[in-house]
Amino acid sequence: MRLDLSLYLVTDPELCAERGLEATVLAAVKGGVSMVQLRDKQASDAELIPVARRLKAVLASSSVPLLVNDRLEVALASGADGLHIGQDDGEVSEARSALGSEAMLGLSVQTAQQLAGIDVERLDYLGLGPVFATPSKRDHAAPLGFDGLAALAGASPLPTVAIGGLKAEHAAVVQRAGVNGMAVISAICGTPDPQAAARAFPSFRQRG
Ligand code: TZP
Ligand code: MG
Repeated sequence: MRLDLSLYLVTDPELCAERGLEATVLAAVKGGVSMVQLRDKQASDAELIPVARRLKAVLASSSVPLLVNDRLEVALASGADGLHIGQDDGEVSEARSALGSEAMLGLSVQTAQQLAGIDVERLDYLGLGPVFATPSKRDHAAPLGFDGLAALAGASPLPTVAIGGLKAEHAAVVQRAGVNGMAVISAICGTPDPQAAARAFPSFRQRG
């Protein structure tokens, strides 16, 4: 599957609850989402595996990949297309060995120091953020702002996606920062019409 970071939906169990996770994701994909990440900090692996399998089935008719946040076992057991991990979620080398070379593997990066230490050979992309403070992630790192985002994106040897407090109206300035796409939770999940919310994001030119 192709890595297209342009509009990257990260799910939240509470924000997606009203419509339901699968219906929310399906609507968002119809609206133009290019990647989906299943993120649930509370559920156990055993609870999350069937959820991931159902999401993968929902996405089967599209070319949109499903990644799993943090949980290697869930990614492996569900047939997901990849994994996204943070700085404290284990070794990139272990994740890559377990997932194999075809899977997509992303890493969150918040600082230049972290960027300097990334395992370029084993990663496919970096998540840069938070751009803004956001209630969608507890205990997030200090916000980068657009200048901090541009500094990290400019120094990254890998494709990048910006995250944290981003809305459709930020697309132009985020694109100018040099990233390959925007990742959002609440701008799509927490809205009455996820399809329209996704469609409100202008198409994001992929950096060559
Ligand atoms: N990582 C950094 S910020 C964030 C994550 C998962 C939450 C983004 O959510 P929102 O609602 O798009 O600000
Ligand atoms: Mg994590």
